[in-house]
Amino acid sequence: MKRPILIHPDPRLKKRCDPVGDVTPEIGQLAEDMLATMYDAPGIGLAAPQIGVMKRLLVMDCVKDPELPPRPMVLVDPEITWASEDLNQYEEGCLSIPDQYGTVSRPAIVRVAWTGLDGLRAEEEFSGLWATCVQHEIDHLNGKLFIDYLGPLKRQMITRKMEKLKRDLARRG
Ligand code: K1U
Ligand code: ZN
Repeated sequence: MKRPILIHPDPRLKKRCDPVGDVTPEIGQLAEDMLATMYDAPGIGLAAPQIGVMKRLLVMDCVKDPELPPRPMVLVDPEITWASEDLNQYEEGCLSIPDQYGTVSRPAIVRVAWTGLDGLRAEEEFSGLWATCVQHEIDHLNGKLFIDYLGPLKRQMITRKMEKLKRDLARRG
């Protein structure tokens, strides 16, 4: 089932999320809903707080080439265990900040440990768009948005646009 995505500014997008702990069937259903929501948007990632669920859970699939098979990933309680000194710049977007973009510098390669839907702990190294995306999503779990990396003027301009968008959407019903 597709879920509505929260739009910035929203206090839930600024809060640190709680650990999931045990992977229950409800967490499996939540992950399925998040993947459906992400693919429909469309997006390459989604974190639970973006649908108002304050738990440390994210989904992503950075396979953009339609010729290649999809690779949906579900990461429960993810942790960055190592980050490269080398940085990579990417013009990021966010499903909670529609149609706004900004260049963010992040470690080019990260190792991430997480719990899978099978309840087992896993660890993998991510690079390229996968590394950018997993860091963007883990930031969501810590109440941080990509606009927090931008200068105050650009951040304020984007926030004002989003406030107007939310007013317009509320008026249209
Ligand atoms: O967390 C989110 O808001 C999802 C976001 C993830 C992300 C994008 C860019 C850099 C880092 C993280 C998105 O998916 S925005 C949409 C997007 O990037 C996209 C949409 C369709 C095709 C390809 C990309
Ligand atoms: Zn985002």
